Amino acid sequence: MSLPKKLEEMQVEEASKLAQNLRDTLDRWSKLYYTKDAPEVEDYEYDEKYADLVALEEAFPEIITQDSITQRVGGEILEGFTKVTHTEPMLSMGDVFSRDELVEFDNRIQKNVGHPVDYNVELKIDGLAISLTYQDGELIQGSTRGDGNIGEDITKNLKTIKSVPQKLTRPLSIEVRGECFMPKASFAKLNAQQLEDGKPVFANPRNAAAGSLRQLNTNVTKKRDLDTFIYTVVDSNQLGAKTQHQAIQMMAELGFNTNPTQEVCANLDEVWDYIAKYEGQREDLPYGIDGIVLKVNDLSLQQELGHTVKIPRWEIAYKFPPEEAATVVRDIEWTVGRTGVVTPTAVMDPVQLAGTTVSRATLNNVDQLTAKDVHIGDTVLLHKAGDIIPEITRVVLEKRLAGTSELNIPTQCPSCGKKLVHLNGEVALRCINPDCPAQIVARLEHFGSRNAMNIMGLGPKQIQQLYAKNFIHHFDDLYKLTSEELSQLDGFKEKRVNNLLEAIDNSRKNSLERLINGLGIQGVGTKMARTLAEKFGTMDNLMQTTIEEFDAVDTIGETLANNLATFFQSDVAQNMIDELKAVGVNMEYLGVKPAESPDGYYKGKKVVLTGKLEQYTRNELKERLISLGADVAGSVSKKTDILIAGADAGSKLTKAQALGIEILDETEAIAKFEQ
Ligand code: 1X8
Repeated sequence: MSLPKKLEEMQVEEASKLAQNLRDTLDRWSKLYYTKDAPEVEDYEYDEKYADLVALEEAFPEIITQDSITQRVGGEILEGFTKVTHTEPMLSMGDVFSRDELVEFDNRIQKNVGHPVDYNVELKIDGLAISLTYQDGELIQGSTRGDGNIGEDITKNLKTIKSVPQKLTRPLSIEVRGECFMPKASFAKLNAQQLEDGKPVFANPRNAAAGSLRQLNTNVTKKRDLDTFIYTVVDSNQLGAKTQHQAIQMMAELGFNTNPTQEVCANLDEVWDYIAKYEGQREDLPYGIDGIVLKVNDLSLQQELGHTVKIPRWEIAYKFPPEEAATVVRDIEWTVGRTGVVTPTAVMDPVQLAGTTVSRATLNNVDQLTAKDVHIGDTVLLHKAGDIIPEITRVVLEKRLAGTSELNIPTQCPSCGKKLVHLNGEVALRCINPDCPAQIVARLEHFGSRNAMNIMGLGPKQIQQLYAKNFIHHFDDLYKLTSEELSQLDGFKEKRVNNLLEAIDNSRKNSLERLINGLGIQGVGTKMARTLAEKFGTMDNLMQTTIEEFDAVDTIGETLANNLATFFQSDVAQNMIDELKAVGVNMEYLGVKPAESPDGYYKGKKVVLTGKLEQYTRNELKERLISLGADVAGSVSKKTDILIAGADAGSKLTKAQALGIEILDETEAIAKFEQ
């Protein structure tokens, strides 16, 4: 509670004024949250003010206004989308933060129904609520929650998401609800790409999901890796389910992606165990959760309990405590990346944050640094965006010491000293000097890295030393290194020198996709490099491909097509490739094209890998399967044909079992190579 004085000491006029202030603030925050996908404050600050308002209104019921946020269902609606009136309002949920409050909830339920009840306990996914309507088994409409009564029609956008079934396994007419979210890994990848492209980064996976889903341009949504979990059926009679637990299982059978962690708990002790278990695993889950949801399992009891104006009486969210920590900024480092983007990193006193020690946080770009107004010596609050990347939430201004000053934004490259620029309005500050040492080193590092030319023993340290000694500059220089030069590296005796020479030599024989990735073309990562190698076969072909031909490839958009053609036809690229040819680097795709792969067990099958493998690394097995004509995907859906499950497999295995998908262990999977 952050009210200026105790409620008992307050007069009604004062309470009324405070409440109106809180309403104005909450309205503003809520609007930003729902319509701009850009929250101004942390959830807990919002929750705290909301709780203050509720307390005031409870103590002085006469001050409640009809338009108070406590009396309304939710956010606002964005212009640009067709509006959808929900058949049943999409209510929000009550939330609690302690075990005591859970006990209160449980007591209330028991009092209402007259006996103890089972709860179905589920994870609370940090995403956006969606509603999906099916007619005779076909998806006819998808919408956002909007203000709870009226949402936005985002059918087209939702249809681009792999886990949203277009057709159910039975021709039912039903409406279901769930959460749309961006997995943590996809969020990290998206932000890396945004940075690379000089575009603003998303603050967390939920904002990224919202920004990706509420796109008037569906093509953008399609490129973002969104996923869904469905957890509610609006009219449970349609399914014939008796319990919430059963309803979720039945929805999985219909083809929906459902979260496999649901458990039925007979009492609060069991609920508390569930909470402890998932609070502990929170970091390791591939998606963000912000709590758990407790639902009366028996659907007829849910009906009986009903709901208040705003929230159902039969469910409650238990929210995890916010993971934030305070520390002091000691320095700001400026680093130049492979593409010349200059990013500030705050160096701070080490602090424990959500399970790890953190001492550095990227500020992503100059705009963010200026907006957050970080001074050296400031106390700052840190959180983990998407539970992974440490990020400065804000400066604690009350703790700012006199004498600190605003940071100097560099105007010159910290590596080469050339003038920094903003390319056509980008927020990113760039060094555009192609001979900038920091960029050259970063490009060479990328060239030799695991997913590119995979030269073992050639790490950033070695690259930096070899560059400093003037032994390497262009990619082909790597292939001209002598044992004499390599023996000058720190810690390199004969054995390491020979190993590195051999690794470099072997990399000449790599298939084309590794080289394409290594060149570091804007917008081309591991997956796109493979696509290009498969489709075009040789480097010579790529160098003769036109924008239109690139554009004709399914997964290549207009901008990338343009980038690719410009790159491959540039003098710089032509020289680089000629030089690499001259030192004997392979320029051809050596993998088997899917269409030409031998007719075997895996040909044309959709395969997913999970769990720990012993005989192969994940990547090796993936490569092998692709060469046998399999399509290797990241997540299990009803389209999956085979799940290869190693040791300690988790949710993917449970889901595959629920969907009746063929499951092979590693040995069985290998035995099928020859079939
Ligand atoms: C919101 C959410 C619910 C669930 C999971 N994640 C959420 N964000 C669930 O029920 N498993 S329910 C809900 C709501 O009713 N507002």
